Amino acid sequence: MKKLNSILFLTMLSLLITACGGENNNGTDKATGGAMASNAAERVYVAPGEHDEFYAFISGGYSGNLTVYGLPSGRMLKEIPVFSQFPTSGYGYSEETKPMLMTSHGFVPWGDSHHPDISQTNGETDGRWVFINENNTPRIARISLETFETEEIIEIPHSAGNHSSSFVTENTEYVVAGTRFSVPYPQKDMPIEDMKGNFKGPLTFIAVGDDGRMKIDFQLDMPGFNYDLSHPGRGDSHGWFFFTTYNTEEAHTMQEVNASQNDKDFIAAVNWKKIQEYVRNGGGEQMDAEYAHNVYDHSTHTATTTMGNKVTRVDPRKVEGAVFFMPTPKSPHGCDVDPSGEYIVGNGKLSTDLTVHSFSKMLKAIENKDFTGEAYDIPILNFDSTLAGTVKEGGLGPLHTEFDGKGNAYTTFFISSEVVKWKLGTWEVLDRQPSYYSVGHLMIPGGNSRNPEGKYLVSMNKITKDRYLPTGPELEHSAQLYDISGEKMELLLDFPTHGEPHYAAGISAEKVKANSRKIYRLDENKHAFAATSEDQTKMVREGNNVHVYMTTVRSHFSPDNLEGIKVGDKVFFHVTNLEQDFDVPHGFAMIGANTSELLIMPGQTKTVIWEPKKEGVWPFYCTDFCSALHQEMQGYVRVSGKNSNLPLKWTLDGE
Ligand code: RUQ
Ligand code: CUA
Repeated sequence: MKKLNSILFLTMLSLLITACGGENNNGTDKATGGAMASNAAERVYVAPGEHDEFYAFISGGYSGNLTVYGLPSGRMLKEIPVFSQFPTSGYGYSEETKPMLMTSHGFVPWGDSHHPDISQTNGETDGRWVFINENNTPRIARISLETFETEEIIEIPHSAGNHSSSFVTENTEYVVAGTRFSVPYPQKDMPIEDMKGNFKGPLTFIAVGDDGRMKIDFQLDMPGFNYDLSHPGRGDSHGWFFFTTYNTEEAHTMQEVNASQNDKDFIAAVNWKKIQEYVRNGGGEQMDAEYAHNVYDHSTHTATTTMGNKVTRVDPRKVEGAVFFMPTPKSPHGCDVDPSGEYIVGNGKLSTDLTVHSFSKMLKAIENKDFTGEAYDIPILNFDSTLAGTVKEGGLGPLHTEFDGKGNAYTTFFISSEVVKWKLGTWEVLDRQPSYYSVGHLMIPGGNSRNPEGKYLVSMNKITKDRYLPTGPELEHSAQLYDISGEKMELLLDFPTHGEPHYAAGISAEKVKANSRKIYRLDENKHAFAATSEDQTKMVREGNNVHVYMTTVRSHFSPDNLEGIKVGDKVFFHVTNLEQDFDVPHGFAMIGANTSELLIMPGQTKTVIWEPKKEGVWPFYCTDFCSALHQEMQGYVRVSGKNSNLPLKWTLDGE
């Protein structure tokens, strides 16, 4: 069996290599996918000054961030810093935003962001927030769609490889986090080879308040499998959450072979409503935990970190009827629920077929106790009893599925490099289109909701090869836009993405753009070191710390001549942008500062620290070309010797 599996693996691998060879194997015209033959260009053309119809929030993968695109144009509109320091705005460098990157491991300047998901009301995307998970140092972030800034990051304790995250329930009651790498729970020093039966796979349910605030509600103590992806139930299955697992073998080494031994792994079905009720009634136990909770406040323009020290741990065996396993072939990856909530699609990544479970059949099987065994005392449902159908010969290496709201599903096949359209209920394949190349995720706006907007589909491809002008060994990943409004999918556009997209979330622009904030109001600025007018500017010495209350307005800093600073001082430049017009940021950069510039939005205050090491007169300047006199927007700091007695002095135009 083991040998057979390695043979299968090798065959897959060679197929994969050929599939990625830069030559497509579907016989269609490689360069255009037939797009030239139609009026594709017209259909993606957004005339100068016009706006796109959809926002797409595309994960940045190993960039740690989230990028915002317009569809159908494929134009990148913004990169929102989330889990990584971002010198473009000073995120993670400014004193106000450094706390956003605090964790129980200390300051972590980088993350691996995967799966954005838009908040929902009644099962529809509502345009309030985007959540996104961090895989490496487990965290979930919440980004406001009013400010397009990261407002909150919560660390997930006892987790490792936070991959089956950050998907939200129908009314954004919860956002989930499941551990992809099973680990000792709680962490402890133990031999790796004793993993089996001793490592665990905690699934964390984070409650989301009306204001968006996240709070860890409970952690489900699950067997030590790898929890890969997840999606919430909706409609009738609202109240349940589904998680794919792999490595149910619990192998701790050479997983490419050892974790592919079982013919079937599981989809874990979790009745979170039941568990919520159990916890509300005092169920579960308090367990020590250490995790950072970072919240950014828009009135103080400042983030703070609070450390959490407890979580409620729930033993699933103690909550009758709350957790079941549905056997699912071939190390499933994607775990996708259709708009009705009836079908749960398991994408067995080493398979050619797709397994679709039925929610109503699952309930019946549970009622009939139609079990074929148990895994760590959790009932395993009879495969044939929950099976709704199988999509046969869809392709090779299915990864993810989305839905168009018209009864069709679309699945990406990584190995055979294609997007395949099939019909829910009859399971027949309706269409297939090549992707260039090796597609991972795909996205239909609202595709993870009750009401998808099935006009476009974006495929996010892992390999770029020859699609664009070569840029050395490192290429940006490619994405493709398909029109899915007709019977056949039509490839319209190629566009590069940033980092490695692992999913995206789309929403019609109408639901977001009217709420998009234009400025921060100065009269609402509660930053502790703000100077909201030029007569509030000053310098204050506290020992070696010097606080500079500075303002910017087109086209000068106030003050712009600073004296009395000494070598060995720590200078805090608190810069407030007095502008109250849309799209007039100012920047601040100080020679030799061991950090990034600041980019300060109208009405905002940001702080950078400078520790001058040499005597002299040192310039600073505005980094954003803000006006015709931007080049004049500069100033000087005089730095005297350690023992100088020069008093602090700050002036603008001699005053
Ligand atoms: S996962 S394809 Cu996070 Cu599928 Cu990337
Ligand atoms: Cu302010 Cu340039």
